[in-house]
Amino acid sequence: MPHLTDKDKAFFKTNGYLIKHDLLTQDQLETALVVVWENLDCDRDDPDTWTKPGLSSPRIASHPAIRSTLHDSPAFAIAEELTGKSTLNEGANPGVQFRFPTEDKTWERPSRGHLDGYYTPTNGVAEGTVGRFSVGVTLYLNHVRPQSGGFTLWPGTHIQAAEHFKTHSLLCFKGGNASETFDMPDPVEVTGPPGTACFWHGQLMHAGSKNAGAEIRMALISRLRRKDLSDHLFEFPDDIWAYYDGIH
Ligand SMILES: O=C(O)CCC(=O)C(=O)O
Repeated sequence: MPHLTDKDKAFFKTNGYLIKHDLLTQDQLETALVVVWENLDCDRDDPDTWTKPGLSSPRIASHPAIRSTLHDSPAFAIAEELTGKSTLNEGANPGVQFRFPTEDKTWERPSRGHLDGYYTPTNGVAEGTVGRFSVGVTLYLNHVRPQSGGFTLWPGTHIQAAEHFKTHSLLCFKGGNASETFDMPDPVEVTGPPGTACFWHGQLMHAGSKNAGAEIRMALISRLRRKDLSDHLFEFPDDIWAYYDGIH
């Protein structure tokens, strides 16, 4: 039984993202949270400790409880409803991405976003290369309220990216910063209870936002690649959905 309707797919096609709620069972959620808190230098029961992380993004992506949020929930299957059944690399693990509450509680939207996969001095992408993927999945482990560090995206920029790369090198945006080149619409801040997931096109402009809330913003972000990616790594076909078998 599919998780996505034609309307969902049409929304993804136009906007480059789709939000779904309640993807984790209570048990999956609590099991993942136990692992998360065990690996954070903060006390789960003492909010005063939530602003001073030891390691802000613990390396627990391959832990079974964390991996399970992607592979034993509907998340991976939903991504494959976009790209086509059995098309995505099953080895992907979700990266842990936290945003800690700031002391200054004035909030404003992030002024610029980025495309993923570009070298920066700290992100592990090799200089002179660009990583590509088909679908990103940002999954919340706790309730992310407005102005509290929500994953933020610029709808429709995936279409601008596809057009741009037909005539420009993939390497043309330093650090993935295309904000001055693209026509940037108002951004959308993704909010919702634990188990909320945002599925986003791999070339959608996005950013993290300031966390002016009281809790740590706990997200797991997966970047899912097609198994045949190396066959069309540098292709930008006229049909931008050529490698999304589920949404032709
Ligand atoms: O933490 C976030 O909400 C965004 C993270 C981000 O922009 C990224 O991982 O590329």
